[in-house]
Amino acid sequence: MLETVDLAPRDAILGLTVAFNEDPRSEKVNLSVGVYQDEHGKTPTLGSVVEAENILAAGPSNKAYLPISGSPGYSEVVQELVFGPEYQTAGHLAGAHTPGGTGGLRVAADFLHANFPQATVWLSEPTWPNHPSVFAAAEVPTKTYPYFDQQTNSLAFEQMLAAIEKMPAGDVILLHGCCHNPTGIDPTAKEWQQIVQAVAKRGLLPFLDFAYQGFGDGLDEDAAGVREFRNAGGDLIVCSSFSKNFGLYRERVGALSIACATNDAATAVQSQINRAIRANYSNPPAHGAAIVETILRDQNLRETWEKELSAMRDRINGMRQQLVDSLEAKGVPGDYSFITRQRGMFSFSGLTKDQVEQLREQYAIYIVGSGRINVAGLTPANIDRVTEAIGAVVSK
Ligand code: PLP
Ligand code: TYF
Repeated sequence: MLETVDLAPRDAILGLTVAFNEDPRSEKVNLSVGVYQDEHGKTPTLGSVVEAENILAAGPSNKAYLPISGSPGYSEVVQELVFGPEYQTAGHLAGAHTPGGTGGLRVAADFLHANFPQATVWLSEPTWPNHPSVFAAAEVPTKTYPYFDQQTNSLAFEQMLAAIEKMPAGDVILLHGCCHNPTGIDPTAKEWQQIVQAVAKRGLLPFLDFAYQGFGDGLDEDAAGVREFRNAGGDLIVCSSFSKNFGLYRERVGALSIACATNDAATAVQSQINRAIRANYSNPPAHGAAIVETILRDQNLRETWEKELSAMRDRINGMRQQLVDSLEAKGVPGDYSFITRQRGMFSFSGLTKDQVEQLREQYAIYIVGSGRINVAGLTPANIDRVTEAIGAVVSK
């Protein structure tokens, strides 16, 4: 029977790292997968994480199952981080600790399929390629709304609003909380206000994928959109990932936080979320969430973590400027100043599929086919090689 199984395509992004690892060229540079690297090209384990692990190792061991929705203490500190410390309607929240942001997306997708089978989820065009895959796996229909204006390298705000105004009531709109993947372009505070108003007016359910809190401008600054929705008081689904901002990629730590209008609604939603989790992975792994909870509850550790997060953010934003300066210094044709206005790990560079291919084949520089560059993969040691190669392929 199994001999009839077809070969599945590689993941468009993770597959590139497989190819990168197999590449024998020593000068190779990986700017594809969204993993932070320091100025030496290493993905560090944060000092705050090491300290939290030491505290946990010294404490009592417990390998019994966690509750279905994970540690209740974890959801509490996550909700404070996401919605802000002044948020007082904790009684109207449902939530769960999920295996990574992806786990949270899948649980939310299963929840939507079971409870709102007619609802379509609207995705930005472009979006993270795993978004359509996760919703398809949960049999949730998706459509797209315009997001990126290629001419101006900015948000296609008017087209986006016009699309929202035509979405059927009862549908779900997925927005990136900050650091949009793959474009690096986020709405301004004023644009968020207009989006929140339009979403409420149409009777849509907002769903924010919040995978990079703290990587753009700061923990609170990056939550501007989430908090604009929260302040408006309607229903809201937020899916957090702590892969990037805690550097806990392989520990698989994320969370689902759902704001409801009443206590009864929150209780019912929680029961449906738990049902989706039970059929998925039963209950979450404990270690990564225990690290996050330990850091967020200890004032000193939290300060250390916030400093480490700032350092990652500052390095990325610094490399954005260096990338633009280096392209300019090398006389590469084109205005690349838009790169400094983008936020988070990624930059939509405008490089074509063909140029991306040449960079990989001729220069061992790996970029996602859409032209998305992981700015966090640039270092003082590789930036000149990268901009020289970009210059060579765009000048052809
Ligand atoms: N959502 C977006 C937009 C992402 O870029 C990522 C990145 O990995 C995720 C969700 C999922 O994160 P995780 O690795 O925690 O599953
Ligand atoms: O977009 C990225 O590079 C990250 C990492 O299937 C990632 O979000 C990429 C692809 C994937 C899972 C994670």
